[in-house]
Amino acid sequence: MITLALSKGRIFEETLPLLAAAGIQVLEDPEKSRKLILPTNRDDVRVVLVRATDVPTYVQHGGADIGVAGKDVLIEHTGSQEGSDGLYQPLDLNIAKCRMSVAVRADFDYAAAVKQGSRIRVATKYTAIAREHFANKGVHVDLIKLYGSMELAPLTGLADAIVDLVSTGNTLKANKLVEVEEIMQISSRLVVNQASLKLKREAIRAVIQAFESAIPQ
Ligand code: PRT
Ligand code: MG
Repeated sequence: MITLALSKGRIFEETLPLLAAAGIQVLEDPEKSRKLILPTNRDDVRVVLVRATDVPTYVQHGGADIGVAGKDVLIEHTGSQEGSDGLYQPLDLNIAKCRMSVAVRADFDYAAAVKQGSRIRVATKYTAIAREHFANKGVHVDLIKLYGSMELAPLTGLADAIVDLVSTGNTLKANKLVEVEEIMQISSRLVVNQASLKLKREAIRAVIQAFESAIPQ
């Protein structure tokens, strides 16, 4: 049995065509079903639904053999851009694309604050990425860890800036925030448990190859 960990929403939706290329069809719609384990058309493949941030944990510890996770989630999970023990990242799937950016209120002069060397208060869910980014720039920051709705932080005076994912930019615009710096491009990657790769080599290789052939441009 191969267990594939996916999160509901964009990652699930954008992984479906890759699964199709591997001859795998998920037999239930996660938006309608309450099941956390979804059967597929193949008796030897099942999908488990977990929170996006839990995908690397499931795969690393063998709760799933393979999974799909955003680069943002993987960096925060491992604490750096290096890999982590037991977690193999063979493919960038080029799906669920967005960028990690710094955003501020339109009336906050970010360039001046950076130039003056002032301490900037930054709210984010992505503390590892933010810490490394500002350290590399030599900017002093106080990081405030949040778990969601980062856009609210500059509007309420909780922080001067946020580090968050942006795709269309509509959320920033709706909250009168402006993007002042792009930190990195983000896409999702296939992750594989290293022990599974040895024990279920043929089956997992086949999935990796099929996914690779179907990566969108
Ligand atoms: O939503 P939930 O709290 O359950 O979990 P999650 O946010 O971790 O999962 P999900 O499904 O929202 O995101 C899964 C992965 O999709 C992330 O880890 C990213 O790698 C990727 N991804 C791609 C995005 C976006 N695009 C994206 N736009 N993840 C989140 N967003 C959010 C962003 O944080 C912001 O709040 O969408 C909002 C901005 O969108 P625009 O289009 O208005 O700019
Ligand atoms: Mg989300």
